[in-house]
Amino acid sequence: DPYADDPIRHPALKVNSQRPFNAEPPPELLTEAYITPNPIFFTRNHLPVPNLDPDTYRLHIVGPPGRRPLSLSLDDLHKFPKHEITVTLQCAGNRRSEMSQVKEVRGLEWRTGAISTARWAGARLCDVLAKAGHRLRETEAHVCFEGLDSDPTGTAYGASIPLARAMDPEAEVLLAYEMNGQPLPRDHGFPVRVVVPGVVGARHVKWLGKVSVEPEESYSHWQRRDYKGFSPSVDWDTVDFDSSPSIQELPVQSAITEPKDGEMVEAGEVTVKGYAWSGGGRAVIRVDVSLDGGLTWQVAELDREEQRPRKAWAWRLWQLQAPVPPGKKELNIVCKAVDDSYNVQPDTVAPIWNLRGVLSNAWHRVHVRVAS
Ligand code: MTE
Ligand code: MO
Repeated sequence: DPYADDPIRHPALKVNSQRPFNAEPPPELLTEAYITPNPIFFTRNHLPVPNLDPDTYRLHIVGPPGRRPLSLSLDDLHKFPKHEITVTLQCAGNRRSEMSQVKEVRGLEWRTGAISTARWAGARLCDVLAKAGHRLRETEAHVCFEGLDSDPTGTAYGASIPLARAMDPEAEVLLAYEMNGQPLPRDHGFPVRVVVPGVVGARHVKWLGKVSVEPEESYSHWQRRDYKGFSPSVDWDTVDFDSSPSIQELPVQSAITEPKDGEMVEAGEVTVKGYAWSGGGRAVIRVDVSLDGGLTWQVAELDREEQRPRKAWAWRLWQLQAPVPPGKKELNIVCKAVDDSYNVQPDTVAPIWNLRGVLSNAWHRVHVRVAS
């Protein structure tokens, strides 16, 4: 059993698949704190978790033609300036279960919890690439990452991002060795993972073994044959993966974490809580909440965490306390977020349905009954 050596996990996690391990925190724990505690941070593994020895670990950075590759130990990586940032990581499949209610999709049935936020610390990728001799001269180039997790045929997890993002100090792409002040937990990439702020989780390669600069995107299955969006008209007989770009920056997203669907709430006043986030460093500027299915709206209160312009990498938690309209027996609670480019979420999921069930960001809806 290649999974026999996987780490022990927190019992509060809702498990979507045991081998490989995929799990999300329950909604009420997800937004209990701005920073997600490591043990309940959502986990998305495609393969068994490798057991890597930090003393013999080496990260290979392939140099430009004519230069020798760098082979960095964990100590070497610690010698680069340490950079620490708060970044929200979201899987492209977050909220897929709502998409599969419209029509069958292929993928794990994530609910609203395939998203979490941590303080990540490590070396900036731009510093490490510069040390290896790379310059930003080829704007069409890509930085390819390879994990040290692999399937029985020896194929490793892999993904890539454009070189322009990797070399941009303002993009703050990290080779992270710390998560919330601790060494990375095994499930989250020990000893080193990539963190690409504002970009889909699939590019944040864990258990990083190799970095190279290539004229083309990574040839990995997960870059080329997965994590792409399509028209609702495309099915598995007609899909042409080469016709869509790989997902990088994610669209604006929000979800309600309290109350939960089907719950009974007290008459009088209701408290609605949730998260909102947008890709590409776009800040969430507003969250609208409706108690009547979208007929009337109220503006939620956002947390006061810092949002840097164009570098708003982390989510905002929000809440709304509102009177329950007298006589109401049920509430159809809805939320939708707006980012600083005034991007909004689509109102329903059917028009954005796609065969892989990615990019599911329609208005989130929760139905509750009111106690009488
Ligand atoms: N990196 C490796 N090496 N192997 C993987 O299976 N999964 C990716 C990404 N990096 C993956 C990986 C996907 S799809 C996501 S959403 C994130 O890791 C999840 O990161 P997390 O498990 O730390 O939440
Ligand atoms: Mo993912």
